[in-house]
Amino acid sequence: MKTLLINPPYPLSEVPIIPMGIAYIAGVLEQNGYEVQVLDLLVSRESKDKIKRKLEEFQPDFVGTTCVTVNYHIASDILKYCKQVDKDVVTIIGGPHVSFTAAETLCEAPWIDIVAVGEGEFTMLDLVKGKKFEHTPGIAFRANGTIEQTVQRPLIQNLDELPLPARHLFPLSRYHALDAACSLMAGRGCPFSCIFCVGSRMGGRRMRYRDPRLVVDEIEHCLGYGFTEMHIENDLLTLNQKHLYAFCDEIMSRGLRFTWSAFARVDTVNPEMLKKMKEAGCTALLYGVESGVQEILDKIKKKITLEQARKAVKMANEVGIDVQATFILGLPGETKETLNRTVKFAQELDAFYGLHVLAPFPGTEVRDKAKEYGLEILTSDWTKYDANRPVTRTEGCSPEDIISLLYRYYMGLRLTHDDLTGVNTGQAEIEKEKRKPPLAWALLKNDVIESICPIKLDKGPLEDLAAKIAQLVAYPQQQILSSAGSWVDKGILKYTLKDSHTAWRWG
Ligand code: B12
Ligand code: SF4
Repeated sequence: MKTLLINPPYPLSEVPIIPMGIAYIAGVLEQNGYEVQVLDLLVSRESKDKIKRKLEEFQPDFVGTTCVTVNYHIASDILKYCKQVDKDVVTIIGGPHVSFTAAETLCEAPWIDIVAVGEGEFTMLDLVKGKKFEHTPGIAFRANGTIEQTVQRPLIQNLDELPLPARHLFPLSRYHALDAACSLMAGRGCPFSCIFCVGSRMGGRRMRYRDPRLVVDEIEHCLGYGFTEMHIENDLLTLNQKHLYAFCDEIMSRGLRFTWSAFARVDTVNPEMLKKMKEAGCTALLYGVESGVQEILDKIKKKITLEQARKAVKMANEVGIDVQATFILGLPGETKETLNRTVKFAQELDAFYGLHVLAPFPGTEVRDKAKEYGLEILTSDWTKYDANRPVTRTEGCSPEDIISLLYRYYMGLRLTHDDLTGVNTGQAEIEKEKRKPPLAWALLKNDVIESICPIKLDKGPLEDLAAKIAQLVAYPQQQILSSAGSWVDKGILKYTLKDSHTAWRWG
């Protein structure tokens, strides 16, 4: 049995990262001797031709894709097209969004055969082994015109039994060209119950940790792929000090040199812990502060105080770890006045910060009990659930109030960026902009390199390439030359010379 896993694009306000979900699934399939390939449409042009070619060439039995809420429609459309090309291929979708909308997904998307609910590694393995759908835990599927959901699949108890995520199946050099960090999971689960989050419902309330030695083995593996920065995707890395210290000690005892970042809660850090993390290479922590109003924090069951937030930022600053504090506007109890208090609080924190907007994702308490929380959900058009625009209203806070605040925020951001370097307003967003290498994006998302080759040799391979790209992409030739040169030096971009023509390719 052969499986094709497709990484769908998402709206790119984010720096791309290899999705651990399908990378783990691919790893488990490979470990069990099944053929699997990845088609990555996130860091390349998404085109029907490309999907068709892949299906014809690989002839998979299963095509699977992953999604969060905001790109569900993109992932679904990809499967629709796969089914059009090959009506016999079994289509399957997974991820946090469809795990909570399984029946609805199958009803509205007849081209999707199976929805994977929860963790998918062993679900996919059961399916490729030929297990009957009705005997495969953790799926929903159609049978005789009705929708069946099988028993819940238990969470994987021992994460150390999992193989390495199959990163080698992804186009790594494309990620390198984008300066992407390497994603990694050191554990799964979260014991907290913040009402806007699906964390504990997806990964369970009981934390499952991996052996720190195996995590660091995996990091060494990733460094071997040329990554220099890791992003640890655990919902909450700083909960278990013993595990965290063992992880940091392991990094230091092996003398590894790389930087890393992680998610933390402001009530789980202390100066000694932060110092150790810094010594082990941690350069940034993401704190979900959510609101600058204590009553709102209490209402959303965040179980932190504003004072803890201030202290946690100060502690991290003292050891030299950058903090990115994230806030959510439009939470239950929000009014125009609380919006302003949150922004003021964010500005007074000595941290980079980002403002998001509440999106009541399927599976969250805030969606299930919206009425009780005094929240009106204005749309279930998932394409709008990017957490950057209002899709709800409270009695005291309308979408217009949020939009006008964001408008002021982004205006301020531009002024800050241009004129007031160093003033602490929205720096997280500025950093993100600075980090995004637009030339690489333009080349990758349009498959420019692939489309212009072979190039007739004239002034030299690099010079010819830069000249050709400059005809297609609005960048100065000199800048293209310098970027392409550095990609060649790093081995990300390569060429072969044949019959006075150069053929370029990524990695
Ligand atoms: C990395 C990450 C991202 C990355 C990449 C997403 C990705 N595809 O990996 C980026 C930066 C893009 C991102 C962005 C956002 N994210 Co995010 N992100 C994460 C994070 C931290 C880790 C994801 C991960 O690697 N998990 C580990 C793997 C093993 O789990 P998994 O992805 O769920 O996959 C398993 C199952 O879902 C299932 N499965 C998944 N796919 C498939 C496919 C098949 C075929 C099968 C069989 C099974 C299957 O099996 C997998 C293995 O067990 C999660 C939190 C978390 N701990 O998961 C949030 C999370 C996914 N993000 C979330 C949110 C809300 C967002 C944003 C909206 C946040 C924001 N405010 O901007 C944005 C949306 C993007 C945008 N603006 O366009 C929510 C998702 C809620 C939802 N319903 O969409 C999560 C769950 C955080 C949370 N706790 O609430 N995110
Ligand atoms: S927001 Fe963070 S702490 Fe709260 S439930 Fe989600 S992952 Fe856990």
